[in-house]
Amino acid sequence: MEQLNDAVSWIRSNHPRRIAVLTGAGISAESGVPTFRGSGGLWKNFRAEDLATPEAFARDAALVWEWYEWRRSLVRDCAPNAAHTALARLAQHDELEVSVITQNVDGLHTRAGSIGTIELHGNLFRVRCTREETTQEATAPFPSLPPLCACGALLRPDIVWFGEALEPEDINRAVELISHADLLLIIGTSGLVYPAAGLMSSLQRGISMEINPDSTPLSTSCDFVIEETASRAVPVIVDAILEVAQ
Ligand code: BV8
Repeated sequence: MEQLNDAVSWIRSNHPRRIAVLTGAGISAESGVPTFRGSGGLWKNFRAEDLATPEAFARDAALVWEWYEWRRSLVRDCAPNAAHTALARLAQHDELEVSVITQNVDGLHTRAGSIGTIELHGNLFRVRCTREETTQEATAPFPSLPPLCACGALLRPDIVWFGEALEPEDINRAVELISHADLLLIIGTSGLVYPAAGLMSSLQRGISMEINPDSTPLSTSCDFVIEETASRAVPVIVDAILEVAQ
């Protein structure tokens, strides 16, 4: 708790206005969404590295879709938690510039009310035609798997798989926002997956605060390491920022 108090003291003394937030699966853990590498088991005993790849999809699209449809059904029933809603509340303050950059594909930041979230790895509820490359929202369960586009080609999840490049404009925008931030909050990520994990090196003038019950490879580079869960620490940090925002 002491690290959290130190972080709050820094905020009260420095009145951060440009806030960049980088989140990972840990911020959704308390919403019931399993993390990738945590003790909560991954996803139906499959490792993301084995199924979230273009090779796996080329080899067995039906299996990959069965896995994603299972994840979609699970996430559909999950709700944003206090951490997601606190970040959405923060962004509503006129004097603050708040940017949420997430590795998560669960859409919970948007459902909590955050606007303009950068979803670096895509979204479980959007699909892409493997022939036309067009994307479309797809929130309801598919009647049959694997789903097909009206053109007859396979649809795939509009998600960045391992070995696939992230959208350059997403990465460039995230670098831009973090480089100008007064404060970077790094919430619920193991800091293992690149290029997302490398984003904190874009911080130039601001202070970094990690919120994670466990230490990660990013911890030693963070100015404040808050070993707390997201739903406990994020509302406290948000309240402190709002308290001194004028
Ligand atoms: C690319 C979508 C190049 C899929 C995902 C060797 C070294 C370095 C890099 C590589 C390497 N070998 C390969 C690579 C590259 C690879 C990579 O980084 N691999 C890792 C595993 C080593 N990266 C890629 O392949 C990327 N692409 O490099 O392309 C390229 C360039 C040009 C042209 C072609 C290719 C693409 C990466 C994106 C992969 N897709 N997701 C899907 O979800 O189905 S990544 C996947 O991992 C998720 O998005 C997830 O968000 C992400 C990172 O995991 P975390 O979010 O951090 O989650 P994790 O479970 O790991 O950690 C949770 C944390 O929360 C823990 O620390 C825990 O303590 C904490 N926590 C738990 N409870 C709470 C909590 N915190 C707070 N509160 C709580 N209550």
